Order: sequence, then C-alpha cells, then structure tokens
Amino acid sequence: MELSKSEALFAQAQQYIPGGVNSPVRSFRAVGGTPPFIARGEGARVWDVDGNEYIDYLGSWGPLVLGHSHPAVVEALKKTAEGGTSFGAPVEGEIELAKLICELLPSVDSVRLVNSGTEACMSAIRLARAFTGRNKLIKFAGCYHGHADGLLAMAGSGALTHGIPTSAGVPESYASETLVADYNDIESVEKFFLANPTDIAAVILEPVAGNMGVVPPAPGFLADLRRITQENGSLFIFDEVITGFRVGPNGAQGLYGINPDITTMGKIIGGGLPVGAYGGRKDVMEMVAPLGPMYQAGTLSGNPLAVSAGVATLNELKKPGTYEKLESLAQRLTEGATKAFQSAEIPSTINRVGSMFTGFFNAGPVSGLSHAEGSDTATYGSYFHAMQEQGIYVAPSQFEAGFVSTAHTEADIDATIAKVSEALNTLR
Ligand code: KE4
Repeated sequence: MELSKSEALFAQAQQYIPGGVNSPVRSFRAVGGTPPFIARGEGARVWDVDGNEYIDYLGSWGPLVLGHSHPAVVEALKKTAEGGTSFGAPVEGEIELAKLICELLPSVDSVRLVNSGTEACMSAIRLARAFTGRNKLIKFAGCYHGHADGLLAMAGSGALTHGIPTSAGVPESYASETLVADYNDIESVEKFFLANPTDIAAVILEPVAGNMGVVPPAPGFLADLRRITQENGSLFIFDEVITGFRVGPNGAQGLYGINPDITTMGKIIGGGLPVGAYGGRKDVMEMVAPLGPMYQAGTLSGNPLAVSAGVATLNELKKPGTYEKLESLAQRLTEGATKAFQSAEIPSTINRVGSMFTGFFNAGPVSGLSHAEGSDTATYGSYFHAMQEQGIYVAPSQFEAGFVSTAHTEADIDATIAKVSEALNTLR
C-alpha cells in the first residue's frame, strides 16, 4: 500500500492539529501506522490521497448507513446550500426532521436538535437531573456517551464508591456523581439503587453497546433496567447515537420493545453532517428552555444544511426492504467471516446486531467489557493492516463497531470474505 502522500500530510497535520487529528481514534494509535487521508467516497468505497481504493466498513463511525455521497443526500445539500446554510432562525426543515424522528421512535413525543452525540447526551443528563431534582447518574463501563465531563468516569476502586475521572481536566467532584455499573449485570445496578434510593436521576446506556466493540443486551437486561428505573423514580436514557435507525427502522427501542424516557441520537440522523438530538416524554421535554427551566442552546442547532442531509437519509431508510437488505448483507458478511476464522483456527467471536458488528480476537463469549478487554489487540492490529493492504477499511480499534451500508453489494461482501481469509493466513 503506497501511503507517501498520506504520510506527508499526516506530518503536516501534526504541526497544526493535536496528534494531527480532530478526533483521537482517527490517529491509528490503537493499531499503529499512518492513517490514510481520504480524498473522496462514493457508495461503499473510499479512496485515499495516494489513490488507494477501499471497501469501507467504518462508514464514518456509523452515520453513512446509505454509503458515501448518496445522490438523495447530495441533491438535498446542493439545493439547500444554494439558499443559504444557516440563519439562526427557525426553518421548515427542522420540523421535517423532528417530525420524522417522533414518527419513527414511539417513545419520543418531542425532540431538540443539537450538533453532536456528545451534546445530546450531555443535555439529556442535565434534563434528567432537572426533571427528577436528583444528581447521581448510572452509566456502564465500556459504554461511551461522548466527552462531557461527568461521562468521562470509570468505576471507583471500591464496589460502591463513586466514579473517578478517566480524563485529565475532569474534577473529582464532577466524576463523583457518576456511578459505573457493569453491562449485562443487573446486580451491579441494583446495588447502586439500594445504596442511593432517592438520589439517582437516570440510568444511561447504549441499548446495544458499540464502544467496547458490539455487545448486545442480555435477554431481559433492558426490561430489568426499565423496571428498576420506574420503581425508583429515575429516568431511563437510551443512547441511540449509534443504534438509532441503524439496528432497525425504530431504533433499538423498536427492536427490543422497550420505551425509554429520553433517547439521544446522532450520526445517522445527520446523514454525515453534524446533527445530534435528544427527545422523549412530553412531560420531561417540557422542562427544556424556553418552555422550562433546563437551559440548552446552540448557534447551529438544526441548521438547514445539516437537517436537509438528515431528512434525506431518514426518508431513504423508510423505503421498503431497506433493513432487510442491511440484515442480509451483514449476516452474509459475518457468517462468511466466522467460517474464515474457523478454517484459520484463530480464536474469534463475532457479535452482530443488524448492520453493526465486531470481530473480537477472543474465543468468547463477549458479553461485557471484561470479556472484550480479554481480546488479543496486538493480533487485531496486524489483522487491521493486513485488511488495509488488501483495500478493506475496518475500524482502527478492536473496541469499535463495523458497519454495512445499503451501498454494499453481495459481490463486495464475498470479496471481503475472501480477503478476511487472506488476512488471517498472514497471521498464522
Ligand atoms: P459525537 O459527539 O462523537 O457525535 O457522539 C458521541 C457518542 C455518543 N454516544 C455513542 C453511543 C457514541 O458512539 C458516540 C461517538 N462514537 C465514537 C466512536 N464509537 C465516535 C468516533 C470518534 O470519537 O471520533
């Protein structure tokens, strides 16, 4: 793989941008090597500045469920841009996107658009605290909800102690309101409610975890959390930034039949442009300014350009057969890859929900963070580069999700499976 232009650009980028990237995971530090600078994308493919072509399973970390430069999205952006990009005033497109979200997510009566998943989760937590008058928050180790201070916390040393910061610059006092439980372990949640019966504002989780690699909820886990939060007067927040309109037309809440009180969104609802959102029960959303006392604002929230890409994307996803196609392509890929790992006799577990998946270098099962962390990340790094060499772009970290889009074809999938076998052979 010829990467000389990317290498030169990466050296230049590091002169002006911390680590040469505008988001740490893009730096390839988890897998080593130079990140290719992408020149363009079309359908299921991207090309880097050295002219290398890749079949793309990163999909910009989730938003590109229709593939790159989908005609409907490009057309919507062109048309909107010709009339201006942002006015700081209401536009009709905001109603269109909000209405689509409320129609597609039964638990969402009203929704506020913001600019990122981080902003959506940060605001949802502030809203839960405003609505309940309580301070504590339960999150799960291995789940990521963006980089707001209180969310960059990991489990304290003792079983019941408060969270401790995972990032420099986060005061102990912020992290201490965050209690960190274990995914798929309901007892780890019950003990926090027993110790704090009247001070937990909310439980937030990824209904299908994507940020420890893909880990589905154990049967009954989401229902147990719904019950426990209701019993204790806490709110239940589904972070559907990844799963929203990814794992099904009505998100994970539709797939699993659980109605959270608040849902956060991002990625797909922006169609590749910066859009986040939080929405939920009418009585909860009535706390949000200017209706209520919980403040949240944003210069570019709901701007016409971003919402036009989101509306075009959700309208495409509503077309009949879309999710059946995503399911069939993703199943074909993961079944083929499983066979390839088996014939290479390399221990692996592939977790998949809909068109999001992770291949763990781990005999499995992988049903929580401690399992995921037992994966052979060094071998994952070698596998990543062996796939990159063959023109297949997968996530540059073992602890992320891969995605299939509607632009992938069966031929792409079959070619990819053959290259998985090739890559695994180089590891033996
Ligand atoms: P953003 O602020 O990056 O738009 O969204 C934060 C966020 C919230 N919730 C979930 C479940 C998420 O996965 C994310 C962001 N995802 C990461 C990768 N899984 C984005 C990639 C990056 O950090 O560059």
